[in-house]
Amino acid sequence: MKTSASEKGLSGPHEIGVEGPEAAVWRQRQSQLLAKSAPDTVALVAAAPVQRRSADTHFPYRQDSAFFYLTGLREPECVLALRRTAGGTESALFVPPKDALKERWEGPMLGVEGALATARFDTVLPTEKAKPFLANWLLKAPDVLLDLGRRDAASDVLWQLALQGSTGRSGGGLRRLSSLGYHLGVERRVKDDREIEALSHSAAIAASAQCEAMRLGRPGVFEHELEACLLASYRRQGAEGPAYEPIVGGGARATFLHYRSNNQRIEAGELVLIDAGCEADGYASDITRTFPVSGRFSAPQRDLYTCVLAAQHAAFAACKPGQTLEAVHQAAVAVLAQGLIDLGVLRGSLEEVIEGGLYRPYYMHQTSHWIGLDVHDPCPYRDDAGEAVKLAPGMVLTVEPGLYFGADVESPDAFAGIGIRIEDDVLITAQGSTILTAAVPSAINAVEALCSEV
Ligand SMILES: [Mn+2]
Repeated sequence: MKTSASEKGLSGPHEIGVEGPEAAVWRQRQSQLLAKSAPDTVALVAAAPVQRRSADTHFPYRQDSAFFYLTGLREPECVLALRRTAGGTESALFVPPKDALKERWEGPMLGVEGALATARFDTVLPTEKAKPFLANWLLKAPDVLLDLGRRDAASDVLWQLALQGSTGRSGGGLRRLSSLGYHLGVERRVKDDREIEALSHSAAIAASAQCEAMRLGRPGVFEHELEACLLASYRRQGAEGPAYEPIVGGGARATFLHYRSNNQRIEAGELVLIDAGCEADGYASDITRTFPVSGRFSAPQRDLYTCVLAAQHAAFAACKPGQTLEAVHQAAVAVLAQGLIDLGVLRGSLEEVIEGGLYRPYYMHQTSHWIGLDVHDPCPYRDDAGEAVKLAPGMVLTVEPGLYFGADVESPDAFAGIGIRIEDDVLITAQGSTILTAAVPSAINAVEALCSEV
């Protein structure tokens, strides 16, 4: 059957590994990647490998972000090759040929015909043709863009291809290898309308799941019950799954930034920190809320929460075109530092606390990261001149201040073991910004009301 996947839209047939409506979107991205490159420059991008979990079981397949960004395909074992030409960019996709036995067990494969039908590539060939076909392209290539950080069988093949012939006597001479991730990261930094739609969808699903989990909060609840609620909610709403392992930390476990055991009972009076997000239409969301499992903040919990929330609001105000992530961070730090002084945790002037980094034992991470196909979207934070990137419409970042009173820091007894983080996903717009995850309450009264609901 030769159904054009391009007619089926976003909710299209994942089983044959094709997503997205328009061929033009993918062709534009392919061409944009090499737009500033010298003629004959080649980019090679492998699909993610299938990862063995144990014996003959495998981890859920997750497509490589760069490959997905350029093709919209979830099919494993493919290779995309792009070449800069005088008139634009030429593309070739290499796909595993259809295999009746494999399809009997695992379902339909994309195959050469299926890939051609997407109209996203100039040439589509079976994988075995990659080497001879690319030899010709690579001979003339002055530069090859590769994922320099990847080490697996598929990327090893690409390394070998790229290095082959790159000697003084091959006729082509030595060539340069460049970071595909860097070049693509620059492109991925500003999201197009289609990506913003996907990020908003992902944010809406994660926000709804987060509210469900907050409603489940009650003394004696186990962290894994809240995690299960999140995961079930993501899948029920049609997301692919979590964008990363959810962090559900009750009590002092909230002070571990990437706590993942999620297996303890949460006792009356404790706070619980949930940092979780899903992947939907390929795009990530990332939300953190910290709430009282009993439904009411204690006075010290409330004092710290109020400070973190104020820091987040100050950081939101800095989220607008022309600002930098550093400015967003400093806006949060100023409020947190003043709060630590006012609450008697730190002594000294605001300037001393900030300049001397005295706040760092309590706030040891950055306020923001890019978010997109990856939860920590790997886009550069500096431009080619080394200057901090200025925020522009279409960029999407998290804003996630926190305060942590782990066992290793000095603090008034009332604060010991408290960890608080509040995190939202923010889209920069021409006017300023939009909070994509605002459907999860963060104001104290609204949080208390939500987690008291049964
Ligand atoms: Mn985050």
